[in-house]
Amino acid sequence: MKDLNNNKIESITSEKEINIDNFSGDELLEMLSKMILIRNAEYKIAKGREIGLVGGPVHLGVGQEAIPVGISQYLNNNDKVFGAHRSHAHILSLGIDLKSFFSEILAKSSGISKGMGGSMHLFGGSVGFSGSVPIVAGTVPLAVGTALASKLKGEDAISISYLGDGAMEEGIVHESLNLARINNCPVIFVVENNLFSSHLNINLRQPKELTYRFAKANDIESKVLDGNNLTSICMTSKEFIRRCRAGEGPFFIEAITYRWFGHVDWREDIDVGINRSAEDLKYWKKRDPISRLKKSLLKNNFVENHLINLEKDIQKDIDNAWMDALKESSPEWNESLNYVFKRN
Ligand SMILES: Cc1ncc(C[n+]2csc(CCOP(=O)(O)OP(=O)(O)O)c2C)c(N)n1
Ligand SMILES: [Mg+2]
Repeated sequence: MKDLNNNKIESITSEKEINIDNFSGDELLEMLSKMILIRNAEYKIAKGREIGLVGGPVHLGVGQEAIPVGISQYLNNNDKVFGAHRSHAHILSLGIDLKSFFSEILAKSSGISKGMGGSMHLFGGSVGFSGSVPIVAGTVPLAVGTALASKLKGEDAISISYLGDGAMEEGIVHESLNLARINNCPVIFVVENNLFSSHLNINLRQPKELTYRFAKANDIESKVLDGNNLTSICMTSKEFIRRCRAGEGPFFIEAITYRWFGHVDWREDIDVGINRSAEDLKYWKKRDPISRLKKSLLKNNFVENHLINLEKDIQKDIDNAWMDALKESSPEWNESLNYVFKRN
């Protein structure tokens, strides 16, 4: 692979429409729908947080939707997917029930973790989402562990470990990369490099903007991708997932992207990070993964009205699921004690 170490982020990403040649119309519409569902669900949560309906902090990934949608497209429910604090898109892209998801965010008993996990402790075993925790990099070794277990049992399930560019700075990640490689574990590390770890730009933390050099150091095959180009993500994810199932893992994907909101909660202009300007945001909004796919579809004879109606239907589903979740009750304060491990 071309050595990108000295390349600038600008040369990896683009505002151009994307190449959809190798995909069927149905598949493209399915993935577009998922991206719109994720984005609009997150806008709903953002509003809910702003007006006080959502009690705890939320880390929104608006702008980053193409990555999990392109990865999830080739997974099945037996695979084990792990995320972290910014994982709404990871679990939604796997098809979690929307009302149960919103219920969790709203701390209702009908939530996927009975309303006791909230935005940063999501779990959806039925769709293959094995969990997210806010300890940065905390789930990375778990993904390697489930991959090793799958290999030892002779199963064909693979593991996906989503992590950020900030998580790449945790020591456990480097141990995990090595352990995965030495055991040839069926795991794919997917780094969503949005250039920020909380408030610090990667240039203030790392000698290089790209982190795939750590995969190279551990002899793991890697690819650096434009994370806002859905079909580019799809092509690599399809290939790596197939080869991972065939015993050729581990693999490493670094997808360059950008979060539109601040590190936490609903503002685009507060809590966004050192050295982030309004111009930067404008620059990245031009690289919006959803608009780029829509542009490609319209250029290829898809009808604009069809796309508008699609979005309206998705919004209706979101509004209904949100309203239904709001009507649910919250657990009693002491119910959480039922889930605390204790020795008799
Ligand atoms: C072990 C640990 N250290 C620090 C934090 C505080 N913290 C929460 S999110 C975050 C930034 C992580 O950045 P990145 O991995 O790039 O993910 P992003 O927020 O960009 O999606 C930090 C430092 C934490 N939760 N856990
Ligand atoms: Mg980051």
